[in-house]
Amino acid sequence: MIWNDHYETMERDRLKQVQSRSLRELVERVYKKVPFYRRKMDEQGVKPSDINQIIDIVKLPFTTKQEMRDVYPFKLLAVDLSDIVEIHTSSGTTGKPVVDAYTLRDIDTWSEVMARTLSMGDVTRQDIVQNAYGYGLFTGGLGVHYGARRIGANVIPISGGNTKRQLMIMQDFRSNVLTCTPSYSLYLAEAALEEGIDFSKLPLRVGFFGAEPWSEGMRKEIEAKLHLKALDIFGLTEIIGPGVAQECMCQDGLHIFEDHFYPEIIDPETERLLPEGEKGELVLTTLTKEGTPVLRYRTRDITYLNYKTCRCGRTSVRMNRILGRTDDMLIIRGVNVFPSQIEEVLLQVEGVEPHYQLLIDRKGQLDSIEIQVEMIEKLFSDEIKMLEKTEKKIENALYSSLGVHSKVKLVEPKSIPRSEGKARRVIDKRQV
Ligand code: DLL
Repeated sequence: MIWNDHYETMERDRLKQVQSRSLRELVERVYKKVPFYRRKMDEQGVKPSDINQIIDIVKLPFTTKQEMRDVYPFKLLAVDLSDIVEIHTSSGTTGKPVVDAYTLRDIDTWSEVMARTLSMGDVTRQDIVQNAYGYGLFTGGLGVHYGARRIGANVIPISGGNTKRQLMIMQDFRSNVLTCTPSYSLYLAEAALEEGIDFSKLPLRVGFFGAEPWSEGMRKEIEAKLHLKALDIFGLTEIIGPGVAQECMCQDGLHIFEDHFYPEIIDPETERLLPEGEKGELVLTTLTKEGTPVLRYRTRDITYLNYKTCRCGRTSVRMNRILGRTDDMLIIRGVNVFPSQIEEVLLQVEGVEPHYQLLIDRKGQLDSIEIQVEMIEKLFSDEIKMLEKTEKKIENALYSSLGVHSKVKLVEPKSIPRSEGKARRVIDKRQV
């Protein structure tokens, strides 16, 4: 179901005009109101009058995560603090977080893009949304909440955690839409099995899973275990939170809400703009945001774009699921790998559970990786020889598809810590 026919199916030439106008207004506004951007534009020798068409965006300076931290808390504000009605922050564990400050109109925009998001999974006012994203400074909980409210769905603001209560509410309230991280959805499935709850008997029909990387293999696991359709939801605090891009029922890329967020893909090394279909770093500009607008934000997320009209009828550009982050990339003996590539290989091996952790260490000059992964109960009770054989099998699979030498260690079922929010997949002992 398409929430906003006008913008979501707009002819692309017309969309460009809309984007061009928004960009001109944005640049005028930030140049006047935000010294941080004025200084950067002056340094680059670009004036607001140089920006006419959306393609002129390449003349503007990039913004990095470090810069967003440096302006903490309010130096990026383009309005008076009294016009801000809500603040969220990123969940970074080190240093100062990034602040996203919303005006009333920003909250309205957020509600709109989240209504579009949920409509991609056919959510209507008849539905009951169990919202297990964290409420609070994290954007997941309230973002979904505003979208569900805009649609008129019944939203259960249960937030993350308290797994037993999640399962009770899910059964008693007959929730049919679930929103949480992909890793938490699997934790819910596992806990349900322990309680003797059969997901195939619950009315759950669709889930919006994101806020962390996941793979197609993980999608299959989730769809099989939770008996629902698993859709990928993408967003980040710096831009608005969830509501930047969303997969529709075709499950063929995530539609970016381009009238509000303009995407570019660059080569992270050279900063050169890459053509459609080429993999690189996603860069986003908030075309309409009032509180804390962002010019050409370097997300560090790796993906590629597809401008073809989708089978669902939407004309908006689609991004591929996130392939990794530039700062998550592991270099194991010279080979570049992303944790999500390792996940993809692991989940193809029979008997492997979607619970794993990567331990990175350095011996001398060489980086090493140990992959701890859980097995299904039945296999784990096998004799040592069999386990060793499976370990070797996974090591070989990783070598033949990614070219990395790794050490695989099968661990007991349920021994890898479960997460109620974003899973911690990589433990980098080199930094300890
Ligand atoms: O995670 C916002 C969000 C909430 C998205 C709920 C989806 C659902 P941050 O905490 O600022 O915001 O983290 C943003 O998480 O740059 C990506 O690296 C990663 N990320 C978010 N969604 C996905 C996804 C929220 N679907 C950072 N796939 C982003 C892969 C994702 N990575």
